[in-house]
Amino acid sequence: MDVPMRMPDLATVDATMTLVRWLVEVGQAVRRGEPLLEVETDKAIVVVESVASGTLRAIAAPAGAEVAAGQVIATIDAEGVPTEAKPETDAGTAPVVDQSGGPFAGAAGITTGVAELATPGPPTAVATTGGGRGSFFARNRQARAGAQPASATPRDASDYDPGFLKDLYRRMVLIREFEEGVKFLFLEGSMPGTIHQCQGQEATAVGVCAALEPGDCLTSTFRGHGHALAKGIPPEELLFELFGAATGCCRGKGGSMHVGDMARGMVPGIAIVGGGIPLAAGMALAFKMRKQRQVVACFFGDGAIAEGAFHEGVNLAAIWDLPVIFACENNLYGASTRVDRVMRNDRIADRAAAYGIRGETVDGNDVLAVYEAARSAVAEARNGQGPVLLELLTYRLTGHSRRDACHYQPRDERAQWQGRDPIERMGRLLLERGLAGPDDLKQIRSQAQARFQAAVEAARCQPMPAVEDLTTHVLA
Ligand SMILES: Cc1ncc(C[n+]2csc(CCOP(=O)(O)OP(=O)(O)O)c2C)c(N)n1
Ligand SMILES: [Mg+2]
Repeated sequence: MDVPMRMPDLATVDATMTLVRWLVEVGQAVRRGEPLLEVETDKAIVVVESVASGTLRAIAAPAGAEVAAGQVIATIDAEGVPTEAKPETDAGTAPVVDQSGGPFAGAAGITTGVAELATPGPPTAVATTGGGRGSFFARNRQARAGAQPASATPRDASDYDPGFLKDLYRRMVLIREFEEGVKFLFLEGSMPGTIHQCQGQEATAVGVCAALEPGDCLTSTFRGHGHALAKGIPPEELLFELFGAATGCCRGKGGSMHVGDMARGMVPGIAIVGGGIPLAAGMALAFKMRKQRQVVACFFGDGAIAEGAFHEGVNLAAIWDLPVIFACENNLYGASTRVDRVMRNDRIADRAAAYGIRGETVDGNDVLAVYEAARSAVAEARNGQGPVLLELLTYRLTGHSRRDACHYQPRDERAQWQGRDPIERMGRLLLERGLAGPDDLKQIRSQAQARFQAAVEAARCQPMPAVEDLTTHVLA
C-alpha cells in the first residue's frame, strides 16, 4: 500500500520551505519516526520524520525544491516494511545507556526512589534545602518543627500496592502513546495549530498527580497534555480539544496550549511563562480562606524561575502558608536556552531559601521518587505548613514545539537522558519485582495505542463549535 508523505506545516511566517536534502534514497527502507529529509523553514533547518514504515518508493520533490505545507513530497510503500525486528523499546529489553551520569550526576541532594534497582540498599534520603522551614518566623518554626517529609522513610517497591505501581506505568504509557500519536497526526497534516509535547517528562506529571486527591487542583503551562492525562482528563476529550471540536475538554476553544477541565481540577493551561504561579497562590488562598483542605499543584518550567511572577507567587504563598506545591519541571532548557545561562544557583530548589520554605531536588524521571516527594509536600501543604518547591529534574525528548529540531541539545546529553527514560525504568522495576511480565507491558502499550487510534477516528467526525458559542463561557 502506498502512503503519501506530505510536507508538514513547519514554517512560522512564510508558508514555503526549501527541501535541503533527502536522508533516505529511493528503494531504501525507512521506519515510522525515522529522519527522512531536512527542510529549511524561515526559522531553522528541521529534520522531518517518516509517517510510515516501508520502502521509499518515489520522491516527488528533489533537494533544493520549494515545498508547501500539505504538498505530497514522497511515497512510501508500506508493504515493503523492512523485515528485521524493530529494536524493542519495552522495559526490560532496552539498553541502559546511563543510570547515574549526566549533568546532575553525582551531585548531592537529588531524591531518587526505589526504581533505581541498579543500586541496591536503602533509598537515598530526601535532601531538603532552603535553610529549613520557619527560619524567619518563630511561629512558623514552632508549627513546622518535626515536619519531616514522608519520603525520608526508606521505602521498597513491596511497600506499594502492585496495582498502584502498574497504574503509574499505565498512565505514563498512555501519555507517551498519546504524544507520539499526536506527533504523527501533525506530521501527516491532520492536526491543526501548534503543539508542545512532553515525551520524556511523563513521570513528573504522573508522580505529582498520583499524590493529589480528586478535589485538588493543578495549574499547567503550554505543555499540558501530560498534566491533563495524569489528572484524569480522558484522552478522547483531550484529543477532541486538539482538533478544535466542540466536544473537547475546553469545548474546542482552548486547543493544545490551553487544555484543562475545572470539573476535574485542572485549570486550562496558561501559555504565559510563569503565569500559573500567582494564579496557584490565589487559588490556594481561596481554599485557605474557605477552610477547604484542598491543595494546588502548580507546574511550571525552568524558564519561569527568572520571571517576576515566580518571585511574587512563591513569596506570597510562603508568607501566608498557602497550600501550594510548586512543581518545577526542570528539563534543562527554556526553549533553546540552557538553564545555567539564566541562573547562577546550582539548583532551582536552592531558591526556596529566599522565601523561607522547603525546597527539594528530585529525580524527575523516577516516578516513585516524584510521587514520594509530592506526597510529602501535599501532606505538609494540606496540614497548613505552607508551600514546598519541588525541582523535578527531567528532559524533553522532543522539540520545544512542532518546529524545533533540538539542535541545541548535545547528542551525548540526549543519549544519557534517553537511557533514563521514565517509562523504561518503571517497566524494569515491574519486571524485576515480578509484578508484570514482558507480555503484560506490551499489552499495556498496545491498549494505549488502540485507545488512541479509536479516539483519532472519533475525533475526525466531532462537531466544531457553533458561531453562537463564540461569546459563551467568556468571563472577561
Ligand atoms: C512571559 C513569556 N515570555 C516568553 C514566552 C515565549 N516562550 C514560550 S515557551 C518558552 C520557554 C519556556 O521554557 P520552560 O519554562 O523551561 O518550559 P519548557 O518549555 O521547558 O516546558 C518561551 C520563552 C512566553 N510564552 N511567555
Ligand atoms: Mg524548560
